[in-house]
Amino acid sequence: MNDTAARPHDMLPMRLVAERTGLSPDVLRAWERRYGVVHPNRSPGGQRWYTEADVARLRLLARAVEAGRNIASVASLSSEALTQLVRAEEAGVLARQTPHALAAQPFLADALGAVEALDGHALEHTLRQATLRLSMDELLDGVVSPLVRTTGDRWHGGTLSPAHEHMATSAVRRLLGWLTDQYAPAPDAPVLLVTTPAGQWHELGAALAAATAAAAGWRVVYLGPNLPASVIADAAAVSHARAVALSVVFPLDDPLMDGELRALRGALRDDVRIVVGGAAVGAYRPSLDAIGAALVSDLPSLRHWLVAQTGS
Ligand code: B12
Repeated sequence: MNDTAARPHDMLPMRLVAERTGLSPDVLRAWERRYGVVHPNRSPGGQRWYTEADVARLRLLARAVEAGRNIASVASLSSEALTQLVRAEEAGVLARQTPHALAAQPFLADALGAVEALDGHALEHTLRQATLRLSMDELLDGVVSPLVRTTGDRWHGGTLSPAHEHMATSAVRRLLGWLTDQYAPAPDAPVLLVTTPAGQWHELGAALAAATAAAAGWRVVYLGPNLPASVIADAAAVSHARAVALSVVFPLDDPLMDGELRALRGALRDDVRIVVGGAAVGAYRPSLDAIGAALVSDLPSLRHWLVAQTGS
């Protein structure tokens, strides 16, 4: 009997389930035998056939275990209870990794839940509430940054779709733009030009840096991503920028980057500082060191760096 030919289109074989849940066939069999976590149908030849609902449940169980729960303690929970537990556990894990954990945690959990449910309205509402109730540090370090990173990592891991990632990115992009515009800088505030170098299309790091600088009292000129050195240098001259902030995230091996960075340094006035952050900083370290850029690993460090530039 050919099981593949006989398999109804809404049933999935174990091989695909293993791929989509990240659980090996051995683990799938063991969890079923010991805890009855799902009850797959059987093909005429005895192969397991799973439903989409089985896969969703297995994913939730895998995430609960990854967040530190013992399979025996969660195996009998309903899928609804599991969803609640996984959201709370994951937000807790993420929040513990950030310095502004406690106050931010419920907002982060709600925001992740809204992304998962593809509920743009709930996401906007949660982010607005977080903006009203939290300090800028708590909001950016405790909610926005971990939200973006987790959504991106789950999208990359295949447990969220590009639609989820796009919805989260758009909401965060709008929030950061709005936040940056809320601060009215003093007339003599120093100017920070914020952008990303040519070839760097990820802009949320730059937008986070822009909001951070605006909150720190700087006048921010935000140019969006992917600009050649000559354009950045011209804009810095026109806006009398005290410093240029660049975000580098991906790719990590652009052979043109070294030339771009050197061209920028050469075209800027000598007293205009360059500050650089983002996940790809390490990859471009030799070039960044060569142009004397200040390397800043996170937003709290950017705050310190900005204060050090003005002495206040
Ligand atoms: C949103 C997003 C996208 C969006 C970008 C939209 C936009 N307008 O920006 C879209 C969908 C277009 C996209 C496309 C791609 N993406 Co993408 N994307 C992301 C995501 C979810 C967020 C990216 C981001 O802005 N990060 C910036 C901040 C939030 O993170 P960070 O770098 O860690 O920054 C922190 C600090 O370093 C600091 N910081 C950052 N910048 C700066 C700057 C200064 C001055 C300072 C002081 C501090 C600072 O602030 C942050 C605070 O926590 C990430 C997930 C992730 N883990 O980051 C993936 C991610 C960056 N993308 C990835 C990939 C692979 C891609 C694609 C190749 C996917 C594809 N197959 O098409 C393309 C490439 C596009 C391109 N041409 O470059 C990978 C990169 C892996 C790698 N490093 O090798 C990631 C990490 C996802 C993953 N887990 O694999 N992406």
